[in-house]
Amino acid sequence: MPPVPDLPGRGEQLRLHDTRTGTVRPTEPGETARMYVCGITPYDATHMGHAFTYVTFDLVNRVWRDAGHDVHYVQNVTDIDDPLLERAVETGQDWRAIADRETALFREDMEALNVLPPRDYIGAVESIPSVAQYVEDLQAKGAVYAVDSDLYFAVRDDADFGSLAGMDAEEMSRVFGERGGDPDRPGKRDPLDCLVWQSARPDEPAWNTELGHGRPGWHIECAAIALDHLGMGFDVQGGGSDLVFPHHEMSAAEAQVLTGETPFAHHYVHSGMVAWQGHKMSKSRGNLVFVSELRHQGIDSAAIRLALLAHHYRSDWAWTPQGLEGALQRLTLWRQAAELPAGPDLAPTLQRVRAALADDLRTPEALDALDDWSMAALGSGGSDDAAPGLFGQTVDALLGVRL
Ligand code: 5CA
Ligand code: ZN
Repeated sequence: MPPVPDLPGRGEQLRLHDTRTGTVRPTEPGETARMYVCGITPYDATHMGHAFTYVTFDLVNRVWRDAGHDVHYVQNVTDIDDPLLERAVETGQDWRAIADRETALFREDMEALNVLPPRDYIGAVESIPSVAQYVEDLQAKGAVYAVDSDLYFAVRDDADFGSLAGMDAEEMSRVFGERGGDPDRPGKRDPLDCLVWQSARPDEPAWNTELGHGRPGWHIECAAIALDHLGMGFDVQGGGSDLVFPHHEMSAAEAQVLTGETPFAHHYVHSGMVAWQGHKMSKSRGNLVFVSELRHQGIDSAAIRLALLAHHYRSDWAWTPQGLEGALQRLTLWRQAAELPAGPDLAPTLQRVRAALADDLRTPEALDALDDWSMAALGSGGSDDAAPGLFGQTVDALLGVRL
């Protein structure tokens, strides 16, 4: 955990957009705020889309801390899943070697981007005993049935199913089919029912559990890890907007049926999609800009982070070389201002930055406020007598940008 500077005073209560209600509402954490963010599937790390998502939730973490909360942050890594096995077959490598290598690279990239690490970083593989137990519990409640030797969760057993994404049945079915689901498999009771345990296939890894020889479905993995480490009713469930349906809808439904409690999370928060070459950056399409590639070209990670922060987290946007160029210029401006022996009183700027971030993470306005201060500082030639160092501490603590 890198040190986070303490700032004078205290940040405001964080308000965030909640996908379920479609409104910006206050988060209401206890002393310890609880957040689960869906982690990577480690077969190719870390592109700018990933970076945008994890920097977004890093801001949530930082704004809560600035408001005086401790933060219990949990993230998974989907270290067993179809795309990883497909990549292993394509490249002739062992799936575990790919997962280990890409997970290590992801962690290195996150460190370079000054993303505060989760308190619990949990793999799908290490969670298999727990997943198996939850599937048994769902079975005992009659919410699981077999199709051949695979096990499915009956999504309609959760009265709230569908309330997160707010899609009609036809759209749910289409999106489910596009994002790893199998709406057309014969023998399912409802096309939207999702796999919770897949029996062993030839030449695929499998584990022995009470459910037989096989491996877990995707959604139950995140439900299990969140329940084990945070419990029900945690503050924020996060990820990119491509996870709203089916992933977050399904995980919440499973957890709600398992425990008989609602809600799984108080806020469902989703970052926009980063595009490149006209399409959402995705491993499956292969249109990627990697954090590590830019780092190896000698690009300062603080500039990469600033390029991401220039976009509000809920907008979809395209990565461009011009965006990075603008971020490098901003970094230079801020560094020059921070090096002056003194500058204008920072208190009004700190207040503006805190207000912008607390209001659904309006980063573009926070950056504007810091630009204004920097230009004023450079304009006055550093002759004012405010505390030097506070500007750099503010930028580091609240935005994670190290000058
Ligand atoms: N392992 C699952 C979640 S349990 C998964 O979705 N992995 S992932 O590697 O595909 O994506 C990791 C995170 O990055 C997810 O939150 C996803 O929503 C986000 N993400 C993926 N592509 C983009 C993109 N182009 N723009 C913004 N965020 C993205
Ligand atoms: Zn997940």
